[in-house]
Amino acid sequence: MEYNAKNIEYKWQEIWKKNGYAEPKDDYTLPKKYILSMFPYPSGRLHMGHVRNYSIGDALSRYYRNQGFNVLQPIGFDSFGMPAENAAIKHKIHPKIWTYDNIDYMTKELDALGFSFSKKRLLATSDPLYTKWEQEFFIKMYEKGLVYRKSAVVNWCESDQTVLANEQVEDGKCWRCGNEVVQREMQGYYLKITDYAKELLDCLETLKGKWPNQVLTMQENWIGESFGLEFEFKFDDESRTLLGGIDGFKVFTTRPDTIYGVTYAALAPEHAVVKKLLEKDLLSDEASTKLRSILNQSPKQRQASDKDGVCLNINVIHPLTGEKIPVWCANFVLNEYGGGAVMSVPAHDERDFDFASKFGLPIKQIIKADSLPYPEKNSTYINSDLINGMHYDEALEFIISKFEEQNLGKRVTNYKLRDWGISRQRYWGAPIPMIHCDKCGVVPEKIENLPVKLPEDVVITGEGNPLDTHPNFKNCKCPKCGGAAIRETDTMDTFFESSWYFARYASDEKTWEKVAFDKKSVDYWMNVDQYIGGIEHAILHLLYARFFQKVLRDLGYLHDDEPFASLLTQGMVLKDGAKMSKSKGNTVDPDDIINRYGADTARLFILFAAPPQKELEWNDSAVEGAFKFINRLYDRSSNAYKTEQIPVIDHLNLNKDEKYARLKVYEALKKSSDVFENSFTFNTLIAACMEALNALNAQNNKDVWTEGYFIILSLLEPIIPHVCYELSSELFGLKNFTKIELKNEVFVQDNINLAITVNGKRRAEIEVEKSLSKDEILQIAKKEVEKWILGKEIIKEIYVPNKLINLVIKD
Ligand code: ANZ
Ligand code: ZN
Repeated sequence: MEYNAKNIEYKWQEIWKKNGYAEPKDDYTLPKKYILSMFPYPSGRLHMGHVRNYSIGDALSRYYRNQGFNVLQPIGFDSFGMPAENAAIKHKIHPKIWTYDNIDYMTKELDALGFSFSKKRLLATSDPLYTKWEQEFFIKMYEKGLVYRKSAVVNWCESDQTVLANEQVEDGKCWRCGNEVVQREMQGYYLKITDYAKELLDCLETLKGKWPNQVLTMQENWIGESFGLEFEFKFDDESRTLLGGIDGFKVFTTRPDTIYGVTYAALAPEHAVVKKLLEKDLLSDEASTKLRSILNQSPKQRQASDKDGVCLNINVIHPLTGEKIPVWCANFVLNEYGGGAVMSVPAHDERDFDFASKFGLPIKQIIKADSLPYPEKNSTYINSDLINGMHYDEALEFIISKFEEQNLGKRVTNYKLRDWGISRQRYWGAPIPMIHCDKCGVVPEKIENLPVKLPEDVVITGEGNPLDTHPNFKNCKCPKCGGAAIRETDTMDTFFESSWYFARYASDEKTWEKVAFDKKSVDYWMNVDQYIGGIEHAILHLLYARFFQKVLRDLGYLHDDEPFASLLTQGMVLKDGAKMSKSKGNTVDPDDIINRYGADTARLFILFAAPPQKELEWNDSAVEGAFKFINRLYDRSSNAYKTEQIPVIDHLNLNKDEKYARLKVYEALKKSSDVFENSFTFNTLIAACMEALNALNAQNNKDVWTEGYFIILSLLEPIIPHVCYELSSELFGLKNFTKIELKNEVFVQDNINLAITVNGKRRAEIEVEKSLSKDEILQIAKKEVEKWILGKEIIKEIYVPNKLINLVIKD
């Protein structure tokens, strides 16, 4: 029989579908594994990155099922988002239809790859049943003070009439129409992720060893904790009068020990004091023109340009020396951090140094150094009053205490992490369940009215949000006073949906209509034992998901502190050295590989070509090689015999080649637990199986063949399930794979070599089994040197274990 991937694969996919192979069991007394791959965006077709991601997840899921675990491996679609609207504009098709067509197609592709996803729990985040619960979370978070509304500066495209995410701004232009992007202040809803900054940071500790260090470091930096001093710079009388009574402004510094080196203060362009000066027209024309052009740049653009700014012609008083300090506005000061103002120490801070050099501001050195602006922490303070002569730690503590004692400032911990703005002026998203009433202000929709559904009768033109002009959607009743009110027309950032989908899967689908999560199944399945996905999600998605887990815990829905116990970030799939992508035109369509070679070949190639964490370079001849190996494996089935009973083998009676073959088979088996549970180096397991197959082929014992073949099929099943199921059911009547125990005797190095001497003269060497008794060994030895001892009297037999036997004879 020839290997026919198509027939075999289709046959087994149908069997698995019928017998519910991939469905989790409701028996919550079983040991469980929750294996989760990041869900796809329904863009239209699967790409190789998906295939890689899901091949890894499926291998783990199948392995754990074989080990007797109750496994949940769900799948769904992250189905809200911009691309559906873009497709709607381009192809004149409703985003919903486009999305659900794609979901259908991609679900078929996933099936054709033999991935054992639970279908009972298939979800699409655009389903109103999903929206309903996230709107409930939103309202509960609002009631708890975790959602608030504020006005902030955002990227705005005038021609598309929409806010753009930072990622959607390319070289200061809109990614879709190429129009210049401007900064605009807009109202939006924000999630208070900053309330959880400390816990998000502290819990990273518990993930050490289970998450890639790189991801932990990126999250740590993103949260960006720093300790320092916060104090207020007070204006001098003249400036205070000018500003109409503003007293001063707060600054944050991580280097209070450099306080005597301050020669100016710098404000962010959006700072309230700067705004006031602009409003009151207190700046020169030149200064205000420059300021406005800086204001039009995004903070990202400003960081990338040269240091720039304007003198504000106002002064503050140095809190310790009483000196007058000029105040500037600088493009590198972020409004959203540490009060949006800094004390500038140009002698010892690079940015301050560049700025001061450009504008000829004084530079006052207060730490000994060979060159400015880099201070050495162990160096000596100069020009610093009482801290001259102190060590760094001592100086830091001295200044902070001094500020605290005199009530001038306080010790603070600051975080880089910003609150998460979730308002999008888009149609294809979950409506924000809020209502604006002239009388009552902003009011949440009543829980019993959820979900707030998207109207379907809209035309997507790409200009503005169609919800804004949809009368039935927009006009509503105030839930509080019953008066006429306006519904919020912004929809939620799609990261909102991907922040809790893992917990939804963990909830029994029979309860999905009634509750967000049913406690019993969520308590059993959560948290995710192994999460698998791309490194590109190292910060945003993984941070938001961790935040949601904690919020949902505090709202009483979930109990774990962390959503993902273990994380595997898979490397990119490359071709010709570059990431496979449509725009580069270097993609390989998974469908083509399946049609040509079959799903097993695609899976084998992907898991064999590189360890999952590393980049994978596409290689046509290696795909061919994977296909050939499966053919060889298939052909070799004729060397094994049909049996329902795996042969029991008397290892000691095997010859060298047979023993070696068994050793290779069991070495592969031994390796498998580490590969699936720890290292994920599937490539080494596949190599071990190939070696074992070769060793089996180099011997003729049918029992050894049959046992070895049985084990190899079990080991490869998680990787190439179709062919392994086909062969195992054919030969061994196997319905399901189960755990195979190691046999220790196979690993015992069981032969020893002994030299035999007669009256001290070396006469022979023998190889014997270690397990033999001294008498048995002596018997073999005597036979070996028979011609030297024949007819002689042996007066002494000396046996040095593992070394030699000396026979002393009378001659
Ligand atoms: C004086 C000083 C002297 C500073 C020195 C540094 C070195 P991290 O670690 O990021 O927290 N800073 C404070 N608020 C800022 C803002 N809104 N935009 C830009 N820079 C800001 O850094 C805190 C340091 O960054 C603070 O300490 C402040 O400069 C600056 F030799 O104060 B430092
Ligand atoms: Zn009202």
